[in-house]
Amino acid sequence: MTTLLVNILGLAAAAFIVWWFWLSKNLPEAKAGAGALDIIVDGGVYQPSVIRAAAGKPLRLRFLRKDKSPCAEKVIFSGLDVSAELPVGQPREVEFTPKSPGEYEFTCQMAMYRGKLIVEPGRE
Ligand SMILES: [Cu+2]
Repeated sequence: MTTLLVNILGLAAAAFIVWWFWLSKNLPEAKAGAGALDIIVDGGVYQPSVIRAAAGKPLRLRFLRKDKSPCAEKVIFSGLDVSAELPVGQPREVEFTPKSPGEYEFTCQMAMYRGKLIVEPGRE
């Protein structure tokens, strides 16, 4: 009986963690403009975590990491060959020009912090 209870609690905890990390986010969204776009890294989330940008336009993201845990020390843009070390409490600018429209994930090394860069076709 105790084992069953422990199993149920374990399952509930696992379900909660999945929900917390992947499903609970009401993703705050931002559009990249001419200037740098600030992204706060804290409490397991990038704020904002969905960024819209235009293909062929230089993109400037300014990460400000508040989370001291080593988990947050790097941001990696998959599919774009872009990554950066993020010092705690010090803004770090990441600049690149996304060339092809599409959706690109950006995460910490362990993919606990997750964000999405949506590159829209650039207007001529
Ligand atoms: Cu991490």
